[in-house]
Amino acid sequence: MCFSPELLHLYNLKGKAVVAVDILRATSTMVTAFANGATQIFPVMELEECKAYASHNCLTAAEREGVKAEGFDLGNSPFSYTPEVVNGKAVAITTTNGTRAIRLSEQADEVIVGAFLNLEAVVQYLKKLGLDVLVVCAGWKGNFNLEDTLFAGAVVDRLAGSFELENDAALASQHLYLEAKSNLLGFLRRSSHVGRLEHLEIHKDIEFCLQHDVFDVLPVWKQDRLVDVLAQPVV
Ligand code: 3SL
Repeated sequence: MCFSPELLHLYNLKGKAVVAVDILRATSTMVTAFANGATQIFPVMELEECKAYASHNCLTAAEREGVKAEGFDLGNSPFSYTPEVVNGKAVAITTTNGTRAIRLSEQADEVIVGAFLNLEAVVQYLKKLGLDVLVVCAGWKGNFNLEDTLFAGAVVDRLAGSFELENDAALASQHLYLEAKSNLLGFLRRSSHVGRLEHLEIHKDIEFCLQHDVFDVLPVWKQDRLVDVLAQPVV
């Protein structure tokens, strides 16, 4: 596992499946958007780049410092991505850390977007793929964060028996997850990003994003966008 996109230079992504994660909230929001019918998602790093997608018939979404950026259709709350808003639509999104983690992982053989919400779908896909796995935590502005690390630990835990661990970061994340899993919210209470979001009064998003296995959705990077590879084709 990789604690932050800033540490990606330490890893060779060739031959690997990357699981990019930003539990609070970018990847949880993307998973929710697909579950509610979004057709494809363009994760981009810059605000201007994102805005340009408006002329390509996309909804545009942007978050900076936890807040919806001005001039965009949506922010980064999973509750904004209702079926009424996203069903049948493409979405372009930029967030402070999450979209960066995805785009900086592009060189991997597979890039999968993970969250607790689609944990089991991610794990089953990784078992089928059989590639070495690297969980890339979005962190916060290059720093370690607890919630993404707990997700990495959950992946390690569910893959135990099928994969071998290659680094101590993976082992540490599994230990943390096992310690925390009976009360994730309590465990995260003093974490920095929960503090930031609570300051913004975004309590319900935090609880929502910590739920396990809610959606059978699997966003995978294909060329320049994410698609849900489990989505049923519309007939
Ligand atoms: O950093 C990010 O990518 C965001 O997910 C942060 S926030 O949860 O929208 O504040």
